[in-house]
Amino acid sequence: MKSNKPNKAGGMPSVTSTIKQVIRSQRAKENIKNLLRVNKAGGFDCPGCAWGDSSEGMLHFCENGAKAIAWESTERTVGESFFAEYSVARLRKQSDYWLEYQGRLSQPMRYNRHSDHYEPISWDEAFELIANKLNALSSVDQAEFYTSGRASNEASYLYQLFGRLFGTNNFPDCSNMCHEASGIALKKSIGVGKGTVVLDDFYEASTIFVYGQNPGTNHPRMMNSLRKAAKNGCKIVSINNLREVALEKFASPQKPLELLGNQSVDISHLYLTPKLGSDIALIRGLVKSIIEYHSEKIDNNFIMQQTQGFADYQLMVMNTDWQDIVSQTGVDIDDIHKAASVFANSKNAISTWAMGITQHKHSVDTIRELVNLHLMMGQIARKGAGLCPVRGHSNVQGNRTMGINEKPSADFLARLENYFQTPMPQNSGHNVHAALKALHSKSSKVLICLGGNIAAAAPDSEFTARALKNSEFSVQISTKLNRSHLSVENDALILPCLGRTELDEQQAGPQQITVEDTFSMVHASAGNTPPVSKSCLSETEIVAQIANKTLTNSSIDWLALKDDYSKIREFIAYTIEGFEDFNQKISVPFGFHLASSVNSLKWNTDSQKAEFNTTVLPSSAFSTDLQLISEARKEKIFTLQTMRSHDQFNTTIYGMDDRYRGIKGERKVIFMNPKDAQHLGFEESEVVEIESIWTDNITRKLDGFCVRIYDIPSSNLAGYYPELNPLIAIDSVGDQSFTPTSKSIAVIVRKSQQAQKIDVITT
Ligand SMILES: Nc1nc2c(c(=O)[nH]1)N[C@H]1C(S)=C(S)[C@@H](COP(=O)(O)OP(=O)(O)OC[C@H]3O[C@@H](n4cnc5c(=O)[nH]c(N)nc54)[C@H](O)[C@@H]3O)O[C@H]1N2
Ligand SMILES: Nc1nc2c(c(=O)[nH]1)N[C@H]1C(S)=C(S)[C@@H](COP(=O)(O)OP(=O)(O)OC[C@H]3O[C@@H](n4cnc5c(=O)[nH]c(N)nc54)[C@H](O)[C@@H]3O)O[C@H]1N2
Ligand SMILES: [Mo]
Repeated sequence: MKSNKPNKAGGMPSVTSTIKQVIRSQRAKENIKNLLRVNKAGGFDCPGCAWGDSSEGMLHFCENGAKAIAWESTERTVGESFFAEYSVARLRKQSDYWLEYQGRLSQPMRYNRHSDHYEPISWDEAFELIANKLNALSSVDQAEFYTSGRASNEASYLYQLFGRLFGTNNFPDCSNMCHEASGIALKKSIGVGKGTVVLDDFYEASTIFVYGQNPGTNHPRMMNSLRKAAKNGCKIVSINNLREVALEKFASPQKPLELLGNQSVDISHLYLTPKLGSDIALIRGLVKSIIEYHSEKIDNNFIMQQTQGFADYQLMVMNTDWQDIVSQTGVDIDDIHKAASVFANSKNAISTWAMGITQHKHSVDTIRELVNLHLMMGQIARKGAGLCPVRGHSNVQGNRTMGINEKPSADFLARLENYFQTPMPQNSGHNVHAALKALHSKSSKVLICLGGNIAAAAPDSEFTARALKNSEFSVQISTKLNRSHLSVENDALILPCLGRTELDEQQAGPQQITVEDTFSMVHASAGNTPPVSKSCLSETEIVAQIANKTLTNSSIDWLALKDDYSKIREFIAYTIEGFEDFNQKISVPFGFHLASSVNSLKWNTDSQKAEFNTTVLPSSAFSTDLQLISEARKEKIFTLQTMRSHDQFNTTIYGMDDRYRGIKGERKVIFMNPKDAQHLGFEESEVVEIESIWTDNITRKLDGFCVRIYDIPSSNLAGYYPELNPLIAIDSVGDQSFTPTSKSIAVIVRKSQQAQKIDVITT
């Protein structure tokens, strides 16, 4: 198998890539200054990911954070003359990369369906139009308020307050496609839907299990923490169906010896490669192995005092056959025993996970199985031990804390009602799945998006595009042009907003916003680059202006809130637990920690104890229906995962390379095991079509993808999101979470009928 994969991650190529991005932004001077301020006290929060900040060292950015910053802070702009030149039909033919590369949106625009062009509109007219459209709806639940995880605490708090005062809980958000399963599982098992560790715990841990995550690309600052832990003797166990190079060897770009010499640090002590969606079986194997061979290490005191349901769970584990565990995971039984022994013999253990765990049918039960393991061993609620879902978007966790939630808790609603002396809607609202279905069937009519790119991020691209086009009116509050602006047929607005790097000057002076990272640290962020255009407004101001115009009888002075964000923080301080004295608390460098009830051994579950979850091991990554259909087919059925390349941020494509996997200049690729390729008679670079299987009669097919022979378990495939999203049926969602099963799609692969040429774009 020929491979262009590097033998380590980080190092000099990361530095070269960072410099290239900064130069390409055409704002090199500002962006060098930006990089020196990122993730520092008094600076701004990196929009690249939600990993926590450290006070160590001089430079607090990584290669991919630099890409995100340089991509946002560019000289190029998209305004009136651009939209006069390009009709929407013409723009639709462009790639996602091309669309965003045109630059920052710099002027509010309204779609004219007669000319098929976006045309300028004034801010006042835009706000008036939104108010009129919302107030003309026959039911408040015909409006959908989507949020992407970059919105600040201030903007998202105002947004949910506005939506609820308008009358609905329809708050679909990117979490529904991301860590939803983590929130649900953790809430059920331990009473709080967030992680239980802080950054310093990583340096106290004697083992860290990293499940379904590619931090070398998606959380490169986490690599510095893993590197430091590994150097201190912590045993890192990686569990991933691909051998991600950063989890094998990493050279820190911030350590001169590793940068200039040919040195690197071995990260993983053990690396298991289970088949897609089989982590629940693998974790059950770890538990079974510990019960059978290390029972003296089980923390019976913890189980007795803090938990409930262990006896039933233990019985279920003992009744699970080793044969099922081994055949489902494809992992050698000795390797499962080795990993179990590492866990059992660890003083302190942390488990981290991301999308490789959350985007499957059985994700909620998988995460609950992982919690079972930690509970059985008492590896939670103490220093150096616990659970760490590694969040994606830089403020996605904060959004939820601020109330962006289609199923708000009764306690949260009561606090809002009490403070604002107004009734709040009590019924459950729409998540992304329900919102898209409602728009598709035209029962919802208005879509407002605070950031993001729902058209490309959501599954079943054709269904999603139809849903968005069916909306009578849509509003996209965005920084860059993307596919969501083009999925329009009726009336629509693009409202250009400031980004994280930019100075946000309001009546009361320059404003700061706040965010919450994956460790529940809340801190301030303030940009200082001059805004790309005078016509861009802050997200917070846009939301306040919409609320001001729409809620004509409101007792809240919305415009005063946008003049001075500390007034919004006062609302937050009164209505959200843990935010008392909010304005004072953020004056401290790196902010404050929202303490977890778990760490004081308080379990806010039904039983007031941590709960073991007892479930029969599912027989496959798919639903039973799908399994039957798959088995009836004569062709070989694969499980396909969609993932990120090293050159993208979600639907934002920075370039066409995936350096750590040895891919250059292409994105329409399918990674395939050499034996599977041989079985199908495929060679490296074979051009193929991929068809997904689902229980409806709709054909979902993509052509012109190129096979890359790769070290991946047999019967598994991998490729990139969002190109493969058309294959994911809208109803193919995780149990309980409704998260699209983006990492377990049943597909068939055939030689291409047309042998189209694949994409090669030089960047
Ligand atoms: N540069 C950059 N940074 C980002 C993002 C970005 O796009 N670019 N996106 C941000 C966001 S919103 C998020 S949510 C995070 C995403 O961060 P990740 O979760 O790291 O993102 P993915 O690329 O989806 O990678 C999933 C990983 O899980 C593995 N995997 C897939 N299925 C399975 C499985 O069944 N079992 C196991 N054990 N492993 C599996 C894949 O091989 C891959 O390594 O990153 C955030 N940070
Ligand atoms: N098949 C498949 N689908 C997936 C995934 C997968 O792994 N596989 N991952 C899922 C995950 S984890 C996530 S989180 C979602 C992501 O879904 P989203 O959050 O909706 O998508 P993004 O690509 O992050 O959004 C990019 C757009 O956000 C806008 N933007 C950027 N910065 C700002 C800002 O500061 N303010 C505002 N207002 N707008 C801004 C820009 O216009 C840009 O085009 O996708 C999901 N979809
Ligand atoms: Mo995400």
